[in-house]
Amino acid sequence: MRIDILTLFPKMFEDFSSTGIFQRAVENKLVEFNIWNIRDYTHDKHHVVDDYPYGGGAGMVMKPEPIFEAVESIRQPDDNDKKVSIILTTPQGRLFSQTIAAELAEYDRLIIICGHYEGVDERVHRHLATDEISIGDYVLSGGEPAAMVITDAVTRLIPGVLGSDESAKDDSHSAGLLEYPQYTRPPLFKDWEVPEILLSGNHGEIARWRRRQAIIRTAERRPELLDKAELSAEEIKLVNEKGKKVSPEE
Ligand code: 6GU
Repeated sequence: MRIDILTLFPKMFEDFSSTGIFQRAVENKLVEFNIWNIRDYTHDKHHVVDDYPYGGGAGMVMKPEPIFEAVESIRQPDDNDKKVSIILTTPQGRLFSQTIAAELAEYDRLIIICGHYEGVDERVHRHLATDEISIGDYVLSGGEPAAMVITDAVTRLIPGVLGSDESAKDDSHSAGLLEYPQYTRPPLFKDWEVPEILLSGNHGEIARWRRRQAIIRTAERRPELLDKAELSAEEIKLVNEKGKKVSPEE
């Protein structure tokens, strides 16, 4: 997959792209990552990227020309044969989720435009972006953190990026449930023991315990997620028994 980020603050991506799983994915050529400074696509002396809103009002609006030109300049001749998404980060976009991350992981190219100021000229929304994404119902000063969130969540779903294909499977949200509690050594820390079943070596029992814990935890913390989870009749009974007031480690 090739990911291109268009931003006014390219430096924000330096550590992101040179750290951890993402860096390894780039080194292993599973992801190609490019950062472009929108300011480099201006032609005036002062490299102006924003202007006052028509009709008045507070704040500035990102001008369309540099953004269109930046996207045009990174288009490739073979893009028409590929699955390409041009994503605008905006609080007005569809709400990002694990499902959308999985959808985007199927693309050949993601071009992510980081919005700023009071907004981006509507012609970018209408005539350039093919998708608009928000990462939650709160206000960020710019789309850069959102672009990192999207890039991270999508990249780890690309086959081969994680150490083993297993490691994404049990993650919170991947089955519509929160993840079960995890423990590592020591078996006794201060007064707190690791649940005995995890030390038993009985993989069938451990799998059942984990599934049960994931359901209890989801019922307690994010009951609305259970509407979409696939539960057996017995598991539905468990949810009904537990209601919302359960101890997650019962
Ligand atoms: Cl994608 N951008 C901005 N500026 N604020 C946000 C957001 C995006 N998602 C949530 N808040």
